[in-house]
Amino acid sequence: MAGPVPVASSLSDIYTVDAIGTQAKRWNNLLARFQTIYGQPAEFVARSPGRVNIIGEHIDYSLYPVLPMAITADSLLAVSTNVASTNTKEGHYKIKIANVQDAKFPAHEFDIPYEAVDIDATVHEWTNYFKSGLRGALELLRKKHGNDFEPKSMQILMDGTVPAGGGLSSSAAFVSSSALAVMVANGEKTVDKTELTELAIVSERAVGVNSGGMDQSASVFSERGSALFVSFTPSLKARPVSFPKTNPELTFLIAQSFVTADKFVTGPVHYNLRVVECSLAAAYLNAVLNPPGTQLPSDASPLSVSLHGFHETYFALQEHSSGATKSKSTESQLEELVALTAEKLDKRDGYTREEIAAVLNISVDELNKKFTSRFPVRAEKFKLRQRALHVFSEALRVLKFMSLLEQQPTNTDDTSEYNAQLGDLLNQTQDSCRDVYECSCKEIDELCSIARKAGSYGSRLTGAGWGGCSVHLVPAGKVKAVREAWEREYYSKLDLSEEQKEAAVVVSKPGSGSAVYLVDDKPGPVVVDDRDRGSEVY
Ligand code: NG1
Repeated sequence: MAGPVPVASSLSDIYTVDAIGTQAKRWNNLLARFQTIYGQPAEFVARSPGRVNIIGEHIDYSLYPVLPMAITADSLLAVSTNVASTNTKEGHYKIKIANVQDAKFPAHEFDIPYEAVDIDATVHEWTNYFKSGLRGALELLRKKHGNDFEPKSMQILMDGTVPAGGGLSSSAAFVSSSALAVMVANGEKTVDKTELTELAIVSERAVGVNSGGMDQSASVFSERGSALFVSFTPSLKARPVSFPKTNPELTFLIAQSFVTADKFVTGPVHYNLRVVECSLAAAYLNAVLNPPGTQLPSDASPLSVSLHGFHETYFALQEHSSGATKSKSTESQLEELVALTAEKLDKRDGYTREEIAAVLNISVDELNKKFTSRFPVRAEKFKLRQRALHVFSEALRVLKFMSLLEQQPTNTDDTSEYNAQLGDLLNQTQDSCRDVYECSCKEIDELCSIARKAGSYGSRLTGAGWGGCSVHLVPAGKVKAVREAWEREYYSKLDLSEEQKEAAVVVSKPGSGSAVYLVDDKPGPVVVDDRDRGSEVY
């Protein structure tokens, strides 16, 4: 899986057959608009997709493995580096950036000093996502080529089809494709997938969200036809996972709630607060369960201490003191942690800063500096019990889901029971997200219960939640019934535009990850290589 980001020679390398027609039109439109806006052709297109998460919600930033897959919707950046330097300030390079949806996302021109990319995370501005990819990529380029490295000017036209705030990770698609575009524009012939993912994770944190690493990994590493098992320790790794053949066949449906969840705006009470609560829970459990003075390892999680770090430290110390020769399985460790959390973190209404600081043996000021100064959070009490219970039990569900996928169903004529076991784990995730992690909302709950009644094996929110999208594991024969039930009981009650109605529900096929398409060696319309009928240019 590791290795360079692929250079696609045709759209058939990127999209599934059913998507090619629409995508070829869209790409040709992008390239034609580029020519009109900048008066010259684009040199290349950098592409990164959105993702849907199958299982493993809100555990990536606690460094537990997750199972997402890329979707067809993506972020495309058409780029040329042929920019006249006449009116660029001395010691600066120029970035001209426009969007095909120019009314919603106005064009900008920036003169950026060689040494630093300034991002104002307090302003919600679409180009911040490009700038954060730019900043991350330039840091990497400087590490490779030295501090005197002079970035190239770029003119860019962006086309994004991942709905913003829809839980399908539009931001990671945009940041990853931006970082990729900057690397290629600055002459990198190959871009390493792991390096790109790691820089996109860190870059995205510059836009005001303490994000985990799932979205960027899914966006960069995914392979067509497979889900992706992403693990974060001891280092970032991703491997493709295929679903066994089942009967009835399984389909993933993604359904929009049309409740927009803006992580940037609600971060202090939702996403960023959860990140803080999980790190505080790790520190608290460490203080009450490990020997006095035990320090948690500083890791790659947003606040450098994680529940996974506590998990590893706790069992390493246990094994050491008992002289055990054989480690417990991760499953049994997680079960034990669920029980220990329920016992040791017994305050259901949450813990105040003073209560936590006293247990950690630090002052409230120190606590604030370490845990809540990076991104502001608003809370009187922190629900450490509920957050840790969700994380440990969700990490366990991911392992159970993976072991089902690896086992394959026993009775291949009728795998209903096997399908139901997979679905049941998704339903448990939804229950935990709704009741324990408190990241669902009534609209998502409604979409899930309508789908289950109409035949879905498992239904849950996907992504950060508090709105956005839901994912459903549906037998192929029930897709129509589920769609109709949603229309009747949910969508018909909303005031939706034609465009929204069309985008409300999609059948999701696992798509491929980041790619670069070089335009300058293939003038004319984008190449689509129709493998059944030989090569063809649209
Ligand atoms: P969304 O907001 O759906 O892209 C967010 C995080 C993920 C992960 C999920 C919850 C970012 C960019 N993404 O996804 O890392 O934590 O929530 O599982 O912050």
